[in-house]
Amino acid sequence: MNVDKLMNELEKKHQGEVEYLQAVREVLDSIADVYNENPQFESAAIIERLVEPDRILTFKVPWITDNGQVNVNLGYRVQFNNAIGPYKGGLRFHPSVNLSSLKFLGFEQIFKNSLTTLPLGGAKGGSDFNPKGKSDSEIMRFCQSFMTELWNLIGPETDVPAGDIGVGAREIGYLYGMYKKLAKENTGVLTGKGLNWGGSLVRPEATGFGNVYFAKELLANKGESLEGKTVAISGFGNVAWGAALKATELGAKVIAISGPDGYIYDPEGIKGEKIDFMLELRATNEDIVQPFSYEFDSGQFYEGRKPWELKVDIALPCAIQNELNKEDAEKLVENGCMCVSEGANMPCTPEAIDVFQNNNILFGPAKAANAGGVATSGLEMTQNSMKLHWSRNEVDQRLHKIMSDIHNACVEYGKDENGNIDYMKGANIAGFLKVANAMLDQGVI
Ligand code: NDP
Ligand code: 2IT
Repeated sequence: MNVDKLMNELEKKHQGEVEYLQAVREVLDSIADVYNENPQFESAAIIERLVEPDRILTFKVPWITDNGQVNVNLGYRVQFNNAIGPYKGGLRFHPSVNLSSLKFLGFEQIFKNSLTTLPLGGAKGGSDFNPKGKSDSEIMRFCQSFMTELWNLIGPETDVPAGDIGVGAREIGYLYGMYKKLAKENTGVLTGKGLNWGGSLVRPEATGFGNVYFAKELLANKGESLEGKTVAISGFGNVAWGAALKATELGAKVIAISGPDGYIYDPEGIKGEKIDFMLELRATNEDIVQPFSYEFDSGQFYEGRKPWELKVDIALPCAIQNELNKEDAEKLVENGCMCVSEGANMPCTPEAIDVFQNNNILFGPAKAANAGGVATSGLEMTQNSMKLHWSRNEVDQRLHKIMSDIHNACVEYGKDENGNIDYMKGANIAGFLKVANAMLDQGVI
């Protein structure tokens, strides 16, 4: 494989798909040596087949507002690769959604799902629908219209969607209801379901918990722990919430959280009722960070700024892609940050990652560090198949073990002859090899 040549071809074929091209380049740069040492990959054109989705489904989603206005959004499902299991990945409802962002997310999902040790292929979907400010019944009508197109393309052994930005338990409920009505079956077709109808304990917290478990492993490798460390978290959503809970439980102090409108700095720590308040604010669907500082005296709001300017030991970017750039990374390093673990998908730009790596900062790449969410989705699928419900402890222990196994895989494939570990390279190679070998076994299809 010649990475530059391949990237040139992809850039011509998929002009303007910036995020997709960024995600592909990162993986190709990491795996090029291993790929070229194994000529069977080249002869089966594994990489040319892996960078293109199996299929992309696009559909229109018409829906009616409470006051009778008819709107039309775009809906997508990108089924990327099912070499090791059914297509699996979240649905994102956010105005920024387009084909490039869903292709980047679906591509990343292939390797992330491979790392989980579970039999899950890669996919992503969503819509440019903006849930902010919409009423409950508008959300319901939108979800129902979306599922009217999606339902016959998915299934518990075919493609199993879940949540992502803008899609939480409420949306999964409405989507599931419509699926059940159309398919006339009650199966584990979506994950992140409610606990009374097939959902798994710990799934809501799983991505954030997993991210902190991964950070714990990164630190342990350097003889460090979370105890007494200060943490900055971006985002104010599902992943950020779980990360804040687990980091606090393991003895760290979360001093910042953020939203698109700015960040909250709370030197006393964002814990207990403050984390509960995060949940309440999330449910309102409005711009949410600022009200926190009105509620708690210790929290100060910094409008329009990012939490990466603070002096912290650990940074957990848990909001959205490319939210942490080179300048942010330099600031973190300057202030003595020792560990960055990505809760969001591709939150750090390539230039920011270079800064971390050049300064020996412990860096947990998204496809490893945030795999706990989809891994627990896999555990939900297992429980659905077995018609069983595991205890909280059982799911959490399995999640913990999976994160530890992912960490070990990164070390195995990312360690150089001097003992330095490149976790990004390790994650990409470990994730790739399993999928590539499955594709070799299954022939050219
Ligand atoms: P949510 O919709 O629950 O939360 C996203 C949060 O990020 C919201 O508080 C949002 O604020 C905020 N946000 C959006 N843009 C910015 C920005 N530029 N700066 C700061 N905050 C911002 O989504 P999730 O928590 O589920 O997802 C967050 C990230 O984690 C995404 O990258 C997602 O792909 C990834 N992820 C999610 C998993 C899951 O299981 N849910 C699993 C693995 C990864 P607002 O609502 O005001 O826009
Ligand atoms: O990015 C992700 O891994 C998710 N949004 C979770 C996907 C899933 O199928 O649970």
